[in-house]
Amino acid sequence: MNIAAIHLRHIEMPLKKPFDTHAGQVIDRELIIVEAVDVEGRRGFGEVTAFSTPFYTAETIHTAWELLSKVFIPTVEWQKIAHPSNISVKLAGYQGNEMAKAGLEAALWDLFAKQKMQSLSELIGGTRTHVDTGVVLSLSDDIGKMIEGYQTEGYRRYKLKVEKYKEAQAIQEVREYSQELPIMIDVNGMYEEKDIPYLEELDSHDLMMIEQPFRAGDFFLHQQLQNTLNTPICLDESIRSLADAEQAIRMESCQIINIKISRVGGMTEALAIHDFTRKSDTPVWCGGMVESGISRAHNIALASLEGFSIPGDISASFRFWERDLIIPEVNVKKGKVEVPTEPGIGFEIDDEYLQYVTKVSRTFQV
Ligand code: OSB
Ligand code: MG
Repeated sequence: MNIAAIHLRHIEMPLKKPFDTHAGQVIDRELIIVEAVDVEGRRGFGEVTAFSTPFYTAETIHTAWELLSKVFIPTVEWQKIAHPSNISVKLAGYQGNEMAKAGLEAALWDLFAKQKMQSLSELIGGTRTHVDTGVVLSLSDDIGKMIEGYQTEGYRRYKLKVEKYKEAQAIQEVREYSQELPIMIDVNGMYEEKDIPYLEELDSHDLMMIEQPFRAGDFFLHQQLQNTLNTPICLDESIRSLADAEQAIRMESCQIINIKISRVGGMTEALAIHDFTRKSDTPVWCGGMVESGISRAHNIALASLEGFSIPGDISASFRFWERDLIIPEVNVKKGKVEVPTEPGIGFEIDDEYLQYVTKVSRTFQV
């Protein structure tokens, strides 16, 4: 790929308002922006979406920075990289740290598509010209007020973060606003085996799905619950690799999978999971990480694949940011986002804003 340099930027972007889950809060979003530059000066962009604290996965922005700069970037034999997937092969010997790996790979996917003069969607075999969108409501959001604001965009799915044992209340609030809105809840693994009878009662709410009822490692409990629950279970934190997806589907631990490029270690693994789920007709959707437009653009390309038949966490830039890192910003119209056809991720980088939000930067000549 004739890569000449890798730039890392540790940035901090202010959220319009804090994003709250039962496990953690995000106020200022720290991210690492990875830029890969080739000998002709083409630029590819990716993003590490780990959080500042390890409330969602064990990685943080700080562990990712350390591993990228001390281990991953020095390990890759850059002159031998002919395709973005080559680096996941090279880094497979290192355990975990999926988000650090994914951010690095993402910069290469954007660059590779630009070198081929193809859109990222086209490069990975996307078939959709538009993708369906969904939006998330955090614990501190005023449900009625937020939905009122989002109605103009026409989101096709509302995902609620919920307080333990209080899902009925939150669901009721949405239903009071509109009977028709498709709702799902994301409980981020806060329940235990003793809660199975309680979770079974949630069947009465006609939810699209329940995301991640139990802790990440527990395929058995998810299987037990899915066995008696009519509502589909969707797994998020549990799925860190193709092998996890295979296990979940073969054990019938879920009926739906949330694919996040960052959580599974990169686009290459995300594509492999997508291809595997096609064989069992398991629907998938693209999960979000309260991320900048750079990841959002990668997510749009991924969601343009055939298997992404459920609206994901793909919302407008304006959902989280007053100003985003990409030009134009992502807009949602009639519940859809257009898949860009320009080379790579298909958005320009707002270099002025990127520079403004950068705290620390480092360049690696490779
Ligand atoms: O479980 O998907 C999650 C945000 C922080 C931590 C975990 C999760 C989330 C989201 C974000 O749901 C959704 C989005 O970015 O649109
Ligand atoms: Mg989730």
